[in-house]
Amino acid sequence: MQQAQVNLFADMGAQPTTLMNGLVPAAKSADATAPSVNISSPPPAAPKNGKKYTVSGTAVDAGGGVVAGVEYSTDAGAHWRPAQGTTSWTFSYVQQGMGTESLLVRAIDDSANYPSTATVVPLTVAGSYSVFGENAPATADSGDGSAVELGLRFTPRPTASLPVFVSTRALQTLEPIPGRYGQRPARNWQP
Ligand SMILES: [Ca+2]
Repeated sequence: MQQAQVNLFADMGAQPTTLMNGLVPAAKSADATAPSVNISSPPPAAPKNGKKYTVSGTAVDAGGGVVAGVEYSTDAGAHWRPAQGTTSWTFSYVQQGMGTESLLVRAIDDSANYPSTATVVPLTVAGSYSVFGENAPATADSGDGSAVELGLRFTPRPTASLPVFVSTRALQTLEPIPGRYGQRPARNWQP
């Protein structure tokens, strides 16, 4: 770890005045070329929402370094998650979204070079649509015996209608409700 710090500072252009015993001076990396990835096993072009897919491929570096890691994004690069492996890598993810989506994959080398543009896998996600799909909690049962009240907040991205099923008898007594979607006559609740 101490040597890694020496190497990091050297890459930033900072050299120590003196070094601890056991550490060696480092030179700034001349490698400015990012590695590239090849996706040998992509998800299907039309994956299903909520379904789990495993993606794998290879990565190769140029410019004198080595591949340090591979990561992927399912939200257009807003968040990146690490894949397992380096020159040969794999990861599993649960497909979310609807319609036109994309899966991004990029590799980074040991000099922190990564491509300005990731490798893009264009996808057209089909339904039916699910909030969690095949996502499974890391701990299926924590053994907690106390009750809690849970809720779920979601925001639909495109303009859409939500089917709500209400019995005919209930419609006779329900009144328009205030809320986020405004006053809605009860007769409009039927799908
Ligand atoms: Ca490189």
